[in-house]
Amino acid sequence: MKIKEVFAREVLDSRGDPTVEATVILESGAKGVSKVPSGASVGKYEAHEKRDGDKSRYLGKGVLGAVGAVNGNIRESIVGMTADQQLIDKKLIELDGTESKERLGANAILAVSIAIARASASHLGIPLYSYVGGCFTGDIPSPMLNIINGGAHASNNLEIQEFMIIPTKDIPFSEKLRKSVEIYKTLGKILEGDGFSIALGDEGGYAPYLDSDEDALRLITRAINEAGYGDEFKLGLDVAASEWWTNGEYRMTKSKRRISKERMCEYYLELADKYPIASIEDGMGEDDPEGWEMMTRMLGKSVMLIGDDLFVTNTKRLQVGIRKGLGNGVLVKPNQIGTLTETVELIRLAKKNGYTTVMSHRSGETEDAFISDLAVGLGTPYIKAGAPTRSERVAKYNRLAQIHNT
Ligand code: 2PG
Ligand code: MG
Repeated sequence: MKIKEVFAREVLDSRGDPTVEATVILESGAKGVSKVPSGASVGKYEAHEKRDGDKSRYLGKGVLGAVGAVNGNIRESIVGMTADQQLIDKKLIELDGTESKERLGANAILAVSIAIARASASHLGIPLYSYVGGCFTGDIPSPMLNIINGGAHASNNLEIQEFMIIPTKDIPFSEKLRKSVEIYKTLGKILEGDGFSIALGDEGGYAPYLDSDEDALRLITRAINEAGYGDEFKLGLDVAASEWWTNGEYRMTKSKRRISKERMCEYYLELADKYPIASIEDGMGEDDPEGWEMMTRMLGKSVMLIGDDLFVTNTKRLQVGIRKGLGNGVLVKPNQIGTLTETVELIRLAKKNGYTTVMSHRSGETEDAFISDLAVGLGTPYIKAGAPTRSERVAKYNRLAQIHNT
């Protein structure tokens, strides 16, 4: 089936920043639309997100250049081609011609890549997850819900970016979600009762000022217990430690407290000793392989150590990590790499080497729930999509619920 039309426009994400929406129409009339997300704690090695930098529009954040790349170069090159995912993705990569997709922009390329997938699934009359996974489509992943926000996602004093709850009992997805919502609501009541703010951060989690980051863990554990699910949930952190990495040591962004990598490891060991911590993401920075190696040695047997900024959904970087023994899991964010094909390759590589995969949203999101289909299609055991509130987060969980009930 050939591609008949491709076009893009500038739309807004959940933070009110512009992003790219692309539409692909096939000769059969089948149509696919996609909107790409955007990060706040962006890894240094991520593919390039093309922004205009024109301060007279959206404070420099406009994406007319990326939109123009779709409506110009990309359109000219792929209209008339067969909508073969791998072929088109390869074409887009070649057309860009740079390592980090800085010419056309990973935001332009990914929007088209995903719109191709949607249009093709629609043409074939199959669900998007089946298009991605075929007969190897996996189970519904377990959600990791970020119910307290800190770091770059909130204007409070918490240094750690994300405090997540992870249902661990083998129950249907809808039950995992229901119990998670009940914990989230219980936490809200506890915070309010104790006089804390229940304002929300970028990913829909509460963003209170607390005495310490550990207090967030204490409050969440209390909420889990008060909701009655003491033995069914574990905790996950996204430290986003690349944000702290300054001149060879860690300097917390808000308190400016300095910590060595050794102390970071001890801190995690202490926390894991006191709280049921199952997962730590970006516990060390993207430029600190030594710290990652140390942390993996000390915690890797009992805790999932997920590389986000470290691997940036890039097979080359994951390959190095596997060789050096860095972490034991990888976060999967399609917009860190820029095409669906490369994202699938990353997941394959991770699985082949026994690395856990966690599908992930970005802090700047839209109602596009593509990652839910991708997670199911490729069978990632986990997905993190924020708190169970705010439509751009809930869209992902609702799509999983839909898939679960088909
Ligand atoms: C992360 C993400 C998503 P951002 O660090 O894992 O939670 O945040 O999109 O800001 O990079
Ligand atoms: Mg992260």
